[in-house]
Amino acid sequence: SRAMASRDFGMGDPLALAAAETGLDASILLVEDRPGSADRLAAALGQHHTLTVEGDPHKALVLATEGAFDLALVSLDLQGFDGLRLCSQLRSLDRTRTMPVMMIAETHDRARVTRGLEFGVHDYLMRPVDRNELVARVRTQVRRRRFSDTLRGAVQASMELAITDGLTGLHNRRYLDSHLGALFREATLRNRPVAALMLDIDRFKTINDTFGHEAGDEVLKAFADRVRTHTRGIDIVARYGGEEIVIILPDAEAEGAYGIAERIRERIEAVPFAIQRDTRTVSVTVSIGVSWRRPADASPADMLKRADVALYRAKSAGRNRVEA
Ligand code: GH3
Ligand code: MG
Ligand code: MG
Ligand code: MG
Repeated sequence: SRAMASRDFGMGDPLALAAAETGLDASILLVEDRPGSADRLAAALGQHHTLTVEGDPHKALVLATEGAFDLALVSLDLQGFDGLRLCSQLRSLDRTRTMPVMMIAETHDRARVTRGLEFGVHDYLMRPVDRNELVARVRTQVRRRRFSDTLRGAVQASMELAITDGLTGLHNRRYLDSHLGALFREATLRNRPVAALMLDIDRFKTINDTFGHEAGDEVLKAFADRVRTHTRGIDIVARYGGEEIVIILPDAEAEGAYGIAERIRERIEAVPFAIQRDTRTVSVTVSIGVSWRRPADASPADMLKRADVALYRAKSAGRNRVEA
Protein backbone atom coordinates (compact mmCIF):
# COMPACT_ATOMS: atom_id res chain seq x y z
CA SER A 1 0.00 0.00 0.00
CA ARG A 2 2.99 2.26 0.51
CA ALA A 3 4.03 1.84 -3.11
CA MET A 4 0.46 2.48 -4.25
CA ALA A 5 0.21 5.60 -2.16
CA SER A 6 3.30 7.15 -3.68
CA ARG A 7 2.12 6.18 -7.17
CA ASP A 8 -1.28 7.76 -6.58
CA PHE A 9 -0.07 11.02 -5.10
CA GLY A 10 3.47 11.41 -6.42
CA MET A 11 6.69 11.72 -4.44
CA GLY A 12 7.00 14.67 -2.10
CA ASP A 13 3.23 15.09 -1.85
CA PRO A 14 2.32 15.47 1.85
CA LEU A 15 -0.74 13.27 1.35
CA ALA A 16 1.45 10.57 -0.13
CA LEU A 17 3.85 10.83 2.78
CA ALA A 18 1.02 10.58 5.30
CA ALA A 19 -0.44 7.59 3.51
CA ALA A 20 2.93 5.88 3.25
CA GLU A 21 3.48 6.45 6.95
CA THR A 22 0.54 4.28 7.94
CA GLY A 23 2.74 1.45 6.68
CA LEU A 24 5.66 2.42 8.98
CA ASP A 25 7.06 -0.91 10.06
CA ALA A 26 9.01 -0.40 13.28
CA SER A 27 11.10 -2.78 15.32
CA ILE A 28 9.71 -2.63 18.85
CA LEU A 29 11.06 -4.00 22.12
CA LEU A 30 8.24 -4.83 24.53
CA VAL A 31 9.37 -5.33 28.13
CA GLU A 32 6.48 -7.07 29.85
CA ASP A 33 6.48 -10.16 32.09
CA ARG A 34 2.73 -10.80 32.34
CA PRO A 35 1.90 -13.28 29.57
CA GLY A 36 -1.73 -12.17 29.16
CA SER A 37 -0.86 -8.50 28.84
CA ALA A 38 2.09 -9.24 26.53
CA ASP A 39 -0.20 -11.23 24.24
CA ARG A 40 -2.79 -8.45 24.06
CA LEU A 41 -0.18 -5.76 23.31
CA ALA A 42 1.49 -8.01 20.76
CA ALA A 43 -1.83 -8.66 19.03
CA ALA A 44 -2.44 -4.92 18.69
CA LEU A 45 1.08 -4.00 17.50
CA GLY A 46 1.98 -7.16 15.64
CA GLN A 47 -0.05 -6.26 12.55
CA HIS A 48 1.97 -3.08 11.99
CA HIS A 49 5.35 -3.77 13.56
CA THR A 50 8.03 -6.32 14.30
CA LEU A 51 7.85 -7.12 17.96
CA THR A 52 10.36 -8.60 20.43
CA VAL A 53 8.89 -9.50 23.81
CA GLU A 54 11.21 -9.78 26.81
CA GLY A 55 10.07 -10.34 30.42
CA ASP A 56 13.48 -10.05 32.07
CA PRO A 57 14.53 -6.37 32.43
CA HIS A 58 18.26 -7.24 32.55
CA LYS A 59 18.03 -9.19 29.32
CA ALA A 60 15.90 -6.40 27.85
CA LEU A 61 18.65 -3.88 28.56
CA VAL A 62 21.22 -6.06 26.79
CA LEU A 63 18.85 -6.55 23.83
CA ALA A 64 18.24 -2.81 23.61
CA THR A 65 21.94 -1.94 23.54
CA GLU A 66 22.72 -4.65 20.99
CA GLY A 67 19.69 -4.46 18.73
CA ALA A 68 18.52 -1.63 16.56
CA PHE A 69 15.06 -1.04 17.99
CA ASP A 70 12.96 1.91 16.89
CA LEU A 71 11.16 2.04 20.21
CA ALA A 72 10.92 0.39 23.63
CA LEU A 73 7.65 -0.17 25.44
CA VAL A 74 8.27 -0.82 29.14
CA SER A 75 5.83 -2.04 31.77
CA LEU A 76 6.38 -0.14 35.01
CA ASP A 77 5.26 -3.05 37.19
CA LEU A 78 7.57 -5.90 36.37
CA GLN A 79 7.90 -8.73 38.91
CA GLY A 80 10.37 -7.60 41.57
CA PHE A 81 11.84 -4.86 39.42
CA ASP A 82 11.17 -1.16 39.01
CA GLY A 83 10.43 -0.65 35.32
CA LEU A 84 11.16 3.03 35.78
CA ARG A 85 14.79 2.16 36.49
CA LEU A 86 15.03 0.39 33.13
CA CYS A 87 13.52 3.46 31.45
CA SER A 88 16.11 5.65 33.14
CA GLN A 89 18.93 3.36 31.97
CA LEU A 90 17.62 3.36 28.41
CA ARG A 91 17.45 7.16 28.41
CA SER A 92 21.01 7.58 29.71
CA LEU A 93 23.03 4.92 27.86
CA ASP A 94 24.87 6.11 24.73
CA ARG A 95 23.66 3.19 22.66
CA THR A 96 19.97 3.73 23.42
CA ARG A 97 19.76 7.47 24.07
CA THR A 98 18.03 8.32 20.78
CA MET A 99 15.49 5.48 21.02
CA PRO A 100 12.01 6.55 22.13
CA VAL A 101 10.85 4.92 25.38
CA MET A 102 7.20 4.54 26.37
CA MET A 103 5.84 3.42 29.75
CA ILE A 104 2.83 1.25 30.47
CA ALA A 105 1.41 2.11 33.90
CA GLU A 106 -1.49 1.46 36.26
CA THR A 107 -3.86 4.40 36.79
CA HIS A 108 -2.90 4.59 40.47
CA ASP A 109 0.74 5.03 39.49
CA ARG A 110 0.65 8.59 38.12
CA ALA A 111 3.48 9.69 40.43
CA ARG A 112 5.98 7.35 38.77
CA VAL A 113 4.70 8.26 35.30
CA THR A 114 5.40 11.91 36.11
CA ARG A 115 8.90 11.08 37.32
CA GLY A 116 9.53 9.14 34.12
CA LEU A 117 8.40 12.04 31.96
CA GLU A 118 10.65 14.34 33.97
CA PHE A 119 13.78 12.36 33.13
CA GLY A 120 12.92 12.12 29.48
CA VAL A 121 10.64 9.12 28.87
CA HIS A 122 8.76 10.08 25.71
CA ASP A 123 5.23 8.93 26.37
CA TYR A 124 3.03 6.54 28.40
CA LEU A 125 -0.14 4.49 28.28
CA MET A 126 -2.48 3.67 31.14
CA ARG A 127 -3.91 0.21 31.71
CA PRO A 128 -6.22 -1.08 30.44
CA VAL A 129 -4.42 -0.17 27.23
CA ASP A 130 -6.68 0.98 24.41
CA ARG A 131 -5.60 -0.67 21.14
CA ASN A 132 -6.12 2.34 18.91
CA GLU A 133 -4.45 4.71 21.34
CA LEU A 134 -1.51 2.33 21.62
CA VAL A 135 -1.08 2.10 17.86
CA ALA A 136 -1.44 5.88 17.41
CA ARG A 137 1.02 6.81 20.17
CA VAL A 138 3.59 4.28 18.97
CA ARG A 139 3.26 5.61 15.42
CA THR A 140 3.82 9.17 16.63
CA GLN A 141 7.04 8.21 18.41
CA VAL A 142 8.33 6.18 15.47
CA ARG A 143 7.58 9.03 13.06
CA ARG A 144 9.33 11.53 15.37
CA ARG A 145 12.34 9.25 15.63
CA ARG A 146 12.59 8.71 11.88
CA PHE A 147 12.33 12.44 11.29
CA SER A 148 15.10 13.31 13.74
CA ASP A 149 17.30 10.54 12.29
CA THR A 150 16.81 11.99 8.81
CA LEU A 151 17.58 15.46 10.10
CA ARG A 152 20.70 14.28 11.92
CA GLY A 153 21.88 12.52 8.75
CA ALA A 154 21.33 15.65 6.66
CA VAL A 155 23.19 17.85 9.15
CA GLN A 156 26.11 15.41 9.24
CA ALA A 157 26.22 15.22 5.45
CA SER A 158 26.34 18.99 5.04
CA MET A 159 28.98 19.32 7.76
CA GLU A 160 31.03 16.69 5.94
CA LEU A 161 30.59 18.58 2.68
CA ALA A 162 31.85 21.81 4.23
CA ILE A 163 35.18 20.30 5.29
CA THR A 164 35.80 18.01 2.29
CA ASP A 165 37.44 18.79 -1.03
CA GLY A 166 35.02 17.88 -3.81
CA LEU A 167 37.53 16.50 -6.32
CA THR A 168 39.87 14.46 -4.13
CA GLY A 169 37.71 13.66 -1.11
CA LEU A 170 40.55 14.90 1.09
CA HIS A 171 39.98 17.47 3.81
CA ASN A 172 39.95 20.99 2.48
CA ARG A 173 42.04 23.92 3.62
CA ARG A 174 39.25 25.23 5.82
CA TYR A 175 39.34 21.99 7.81
CA LEU A 176 43.12 22.14 8.09
CA ASP A 177 43.07 25.74 9.26
CA SER A 178 40.40 25.10 11.87
CA HIS A 179 42.00 21.97 13.34
CA LEU A 180 45.69 22.69 13.11
CA GLY A 181 45.69 25.47 15.71
CA ALA A 182 44.29 23.28 18.48
CA LEU A 183 46.44 20.30 17.50
CA PHE A 184 49.53 22.50 17.54
CA ARG A 185 48.73 24.11 20.92
CA GLU A 186 48.14 20.68 22.44
CA ALA A 187 51.48 19.41 21.13
CA THR A 188 53.27 22.53 22.42
CA LEU A 189 51.66 22.11 25.83
CA ARG A 190 52.66 18.47 26.16
CA ASN A 191 55.94 18.99 24.32
CA ARG A 192 55.01 16.38 21.71
CA PRO A 193 56.43 16.34 18.18
CA VAL A 194 54.38 17.39 15.14
CA ALA A 195 55.58 17.24 11.55
CA ALA A 196 54.27 18.80 8.36
CA LEU A 197 54.75 17.59 4.79
CA MET A 198 54.01 19.89 1.87
CA LEU A 199 53.59 18.05 -1.44
CA ASP A 200 53.46 19.59 -4.90
CA ILE A 201 53.16 17.57 -8.10
CA ASP A 202 56.06 18.20 -10.48
CA ARG A 203 55.31 19.90 -13.82
CA PHE A 204 51.60 19.40 -13.47
CA LYS A 205 50.96 22.06 -16.11
CA THR A 206 52.68 19.77 -18.61
CA ILE A 207 50.36 16.90 -17.63
CA ASN A 208 47.34 19.15 -18.26
CA ASP A 209 48.80 20.36 -21.53
CA THR A 210 49.59 16.84 -22.75
CA PHE A 211 46.52 14.89 -21.63
CA GLY A 212 43.90 17.56 -21.10
CA HIS A 213 42.49 19.18 -17.98
CA GLU A 214 39.99 16.39 -17.38
CA ALA A 215 42.73 13.77 -17.35
CA GLY A 216 44.63 16.14 -15.05
CA ASP A 217 41.70 16.03 -12.62
CA GLU A 218 41.70 12.26 -12.79
CA VAL A 219 45.42 12.05 -12.05
CA LEU A 220 45.00 14.48 -9.19
CA LYS A 221 42.28 12.34 -7.63
CA ALA A 222 44.28 9.12 -8.01
CA PHE A 223 47.35 10.89 -6.67
CA ALA A 224 45.39 11.97 -3.58
CA ASP A 225 44.10 8.40 -3.08
CA ARG A 226 47.60 6.98 -3.26
CA VAL A 227 48.97 9.58 -0.86
CA ARG A 228 46.19 8.84 1.61
CA THR A 229 46.97 5.11 1.67
CA HIS A 230 50.44 5.96 2.94
CA THR A 231 49.22 7.94 5.93
CA ARG A 232 47.83 6.93 9.31
CA GLY A 233 44.31 7.50 10.59
CA ILE A 234 45.44 10.25 12.97
CA ASP A 235 47.20 12.26 10.24
CA ILE A 236 45.46 15.24 8.66
CA VAL A 237 45.63 15.05 4.88
CA ALA A 238 44.32 18.17 3.19
CA ARG A 239 44.25 19.60 -0.30
CA TYR A 240 46.06 22.86 0.31
CA GLY A 241 45.99 24.36 -3.16
CA GLY A 242 45.55 23.23 -6.78
CA GLU A 243 47.88 20.23 -6.82
CA GLU A 244 49.36 20.74 -3.39
CA ILE A 245 48.65 18.54 -0.40
CA VAL A 246 49.60 19.21 3.21
CA ILE A 247 49.94 16.32 5.61
CA ILE A 248 50.14 16.93 9.34
CA LEU A 249 51.69 14.08 11.29
CA PRO A 250 50.93 14.25 15.01
CA ASP A 251 53.49 12.57 17.27
CA ALA A 252 55.90 12.01 14.37
CA GLU A 253 59.59 12.51 15.11
CA ALA A 254 61.82 14.09 12.43
CA GLU A 255 63.15 10.80 11.15
CA GLY A 256 59.75 9.15 10.92
CA ALA A 257 58.26 12.09 9.03
CA TYR A 258 61.13 12.19 6.58
CA GLY A 259 60.74 8.43 6.05
CA ILE A 260 57.02 8.78 5.32
CA ALA A 261 57.72 11.58 2.83
CA GLU A 262 60.36 9.51 1.07
CA ARG A 263 58.02 6.50 0.91
CA ILE A 264 55.24 8.61 -0.63
CA ARG A 265 57.67 10.09 -3.17
CA GLU A 266 58.81 6.57 -4.15
CA ARG A 267 55.27 5.18 -4.41
CA ILE A 268 54.18 8.02 -6.70
CA GLU A 269 57.18 7.59 -8.97
CA ALA A 270 57.02 3.77 -9.00
CA VAL A 271 53.65 3.29 -10.70
CA PRO A 272 52.37 5.56 -13.52
CA PHE A 273 48.71 6.61 -13.40
CA ALA A 274 46.11 5.20 -15.76
CA ILE A 275 43.52 7.53 -17.28
CA GLN A 276 40.17 6.74 -18.86
CA ARG A 277 39.66 7.09 -22.60
CA ASP A 278 43.45 7.09 -23.15
CA THR A 279 45.78 4.15 -23.65
CA ARG A 280 48.74 6.12 -22.38
CA THR A 281 49.67 6.20 -18.71
CA VAL A 282 50.88 9.30 -16.92
CA SER A 283 54.19 9.26 -15.12
CA VAL A 284 54.02 11.54 -12.11
CA THR A 285 56.62 12.67 -9.64
CA VAL A 286 56.20 14.76 -6.54
CA SER A 287 58.42 17.09 -4.56
CA ILE A 288 57.98 17.24 -0.79
CA GLY A 289 59.06 19.73 1.86
CA VAL A 290 59.26 18.49 5.45
CA SER A 291 59.30 20.51 8.68
CA TRP A 292 58.80 19.96 12.40
CA ARG A 293 57.43 21.90 15.27
CA ARG A 294 60.14 23.88 17.04
CA PRO A 295 59.80 25.20 20.58
CA ALA A 296 60.24 28.74 19.22
CA ASP A 297 57.28 28.33 16.83
CA ALA A 298 54.45 30.64 17.84
CA SER A 299 51.90 29.00 15.55
CA PRO A 300 51.53 26.25 12.95
CA ALA A 301 52.09 28.92 10.28
CA ASP A 302 55.77 29.03 11.31
CA MET A 303 56.06 25.27 10.80
CA LEU A 304 54.19 25.34 7.46
CA LYS A 305 56.36 28.20 6.24
CA ARG A 306 59.50 26.06 6.70
CA ALA A 307 57.84 23.14 4.86
CA ASP A 308 57.10 25.54 1.99
CA VAL A 309 60.71 26.77 1.92
CA ALA A 310 61.93 23.16 1.92
CA LEU A 311 59.54 22.36 -0.95
CA TYR A 312 60.94 25.28 -2.92
CA ARG A 313 64.46 23.87 -2.34
CA ALA A 314 63.29 20.43 -3.58
CA LYS A 315 61.97 22.06 -6.77
CA SER A 316 65.16 24.09 -7.34
CA ALA A 317 67.33 21.03 -6.75
CA GLY A 318 65.65 19.23 -9.65
CA ARG A 319 62.24 17.97 -8.35
CA ASN A 320 61.17 14.41 -7.44
CA ARG A 321 62.88 14.73 -4.06
CA VAL A 322 62.30 15.30 -0.38
CA GLU A 323 63.92 18.24 1.37
CA ALA A 324 63.82 19.11 5.05
P1 GH3 B 1 56.21 22.62 -10.56
O1 GH3 B 1 55.28 22.47 -9.43
O2 GH3 B 1 57.02 21.42 -10.76
O3 GH3 B 1 57.02 23.85 -10.43
O4 GH3 B 1 55.38 22.78 -11.90
P2 GH3 B 1 53.82 22.87 -12.09
O5 GH3 B 1 53.52 22.82 -13.52
O6 GH3 B 1 53.18 21.82 -11.24
O7 GH3 B 1 53.54 24.31 -11.56
P3 GH3 B 1 52.62 24.81 -10.40
O8 GH3 B 1 52.68 23.88 -9.24
O9 GH3 B 1 53.02 26.23 -10.12
O10 GH3 B 1 51.19 24.84 -11.08
C1 GH3 B 1 50.24 23.85 -10.87
C2 GH3 B 1 49.31 23.72 -12.04
O11 GH3 B 1 48.33 22.76 -11.75
C3 GH3 B 1 48.58 24.97 -12.39
C4 GH3 B 1 47.18 24.55 -12.73
O12 GH3 B 1 46.90 24.67 -14.10
C5 GH3 B 1 47.12 23.08 -12.40
N1 GH3 B 1 46.02 22.77 -11.53
C6 GH3 B 1 45.74 23.28 -10.33
N2 GH3 B 1 44.61 22.77 -9.82
C7 GH3 B 1 44.14 21.89 -10.75
C8 GH3 B 1 42.99 21.02 -10.81
O13 GH3 B 1 42.16 20.96 -9.91
N3 GH3 B 1 42.84 20.26 -11.94
C9 GH3 B 1 43.75 20.31 -12.95
N4 GH3 B 1 43.53 19.51 -13.99
N5 GH3 B 1 44.80 21.12 -12.92
C10 GH3 B 1 45.01 21.88 -11.84
MG1 MG C 1 54.80 25.34 -7.73
MG1 MG D 1 53.38 21.66 -9.22
MG1 MG E 1 51.56 23.97 -7.21
